[in-house]
Amino acid sequence: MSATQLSRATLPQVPASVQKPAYSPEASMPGVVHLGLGAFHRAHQAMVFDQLLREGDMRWGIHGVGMTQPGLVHKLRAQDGLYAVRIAGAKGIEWQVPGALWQTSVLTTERQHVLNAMAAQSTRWITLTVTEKGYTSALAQLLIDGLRLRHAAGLSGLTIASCDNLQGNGHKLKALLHATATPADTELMKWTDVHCAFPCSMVDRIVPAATSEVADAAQAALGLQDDCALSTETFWEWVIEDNFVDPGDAALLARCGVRVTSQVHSYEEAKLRMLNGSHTAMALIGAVSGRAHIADCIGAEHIREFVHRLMSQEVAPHLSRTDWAEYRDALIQRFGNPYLKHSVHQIATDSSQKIPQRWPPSVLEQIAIGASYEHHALAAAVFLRYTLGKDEQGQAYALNDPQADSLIAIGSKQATDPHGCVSALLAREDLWGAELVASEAWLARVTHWHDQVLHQGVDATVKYMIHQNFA
Ligand code: CS2
Repeated sequence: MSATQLSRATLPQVPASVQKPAYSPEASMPGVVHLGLGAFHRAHQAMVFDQLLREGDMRWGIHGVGMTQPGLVHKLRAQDGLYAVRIAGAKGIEWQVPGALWQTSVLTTERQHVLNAMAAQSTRWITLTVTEKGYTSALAQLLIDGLRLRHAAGLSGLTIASCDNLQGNGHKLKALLHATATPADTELMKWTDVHCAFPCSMVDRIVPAATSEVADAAQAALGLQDDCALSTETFWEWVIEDNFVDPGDAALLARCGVRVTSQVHSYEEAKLRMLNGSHTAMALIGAVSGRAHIADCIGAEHIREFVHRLMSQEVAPHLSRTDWAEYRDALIQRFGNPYLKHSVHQIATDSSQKIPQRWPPSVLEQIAIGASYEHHALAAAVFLRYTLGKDEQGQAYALNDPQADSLIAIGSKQATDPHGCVSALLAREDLWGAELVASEAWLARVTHWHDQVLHQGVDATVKYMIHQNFA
């Protein structure tokens, strides 16, 4: 029997042990349009904005736009934008219901609603988590069309904050708008340059995709059915460039724990190479060896040691973030959080779009100082093994990647022509960049590790590497 569903009407039934919004959106309009209403946004920024709303600043309600997931938007609408978040850390778990999601749209069927939201007088910010592959001319056109309406209505400009895992994300987004604009948009782009701000930002919180286990736990905690419940960790970080249309936003965000700085670059760099770089390596190792979750990978001593060395020996020497040792140790703790159930296949999704930001910069910097990059070479070899589409127990899995077809075509001949496969994969400039594609030494080391992986399996290869003690 299905229980009563979470909604504004049933919110009073939620027990007092669960933090819930005392404010209601009735008299206010959203101030933020968010593109990409996935799990991450709902358990990260939406909770920062919820804090501002709880303090009585009603300008931070969200109009959330589902880019590709109409099903999720419909479920959220059925719950008036409410959902529970389980927050798990060393001190135990707590539940919270953020109330910042006030309106929703589905981009594919409600594009005009999205444009109207961007051009609403109350709107002050646009935030984006559209994933690495979302930075297309279609995205830029959407923003240009929204800004055109705003400009024509004589309204103020917007702070447009990209929050995706891309180095210099604000600059990239602004450049994409300029590259997509036509001569007819010249006036509009001049206005955009003067009146809009594109801060770079680094966002961090591990938020696995929703599962039925979390929905069941939410029902037990809330006494209500919640089809949109999420699970996350206590840790969160948001570092944003001090570049806002309304300069007053800096102090407001800082009060909520957001780091507002001119130095976003060093945080982005450390996060992409340490956290995300290790994530991708572990996800591929886990997928090939048949482990389900990141916690299972970090729980295996040899994989934990591999990740520790990858970060310490090959990533850290080039970071401008000086507290990297604490950062690394905290990451290893976070990866082991038993509540997160972070699927390796979720992280392996879109690896072709993620690897370029996560691995090559460290490899190139190691090459430049004549240092070793064996851990990255092994990770690249495991990526090739991953493209076979089945794990070492023979269990098949799907490659969810815009480049899946071309990767499968490259990887399918691994048994008969392994060296040809490594050469074909490493010739891909879209993955590695021109400089690494030209490196014979990199090719030789990836070939070496790929041979090991095929002959001994991933676990034995990682153990062998640890034993060899490359430094
Ligand atoms: C992960 C990230 O799926 C992935 O590619 O590496 O989503 C990661 O969990 C977040 O960036 C953590 O902030």
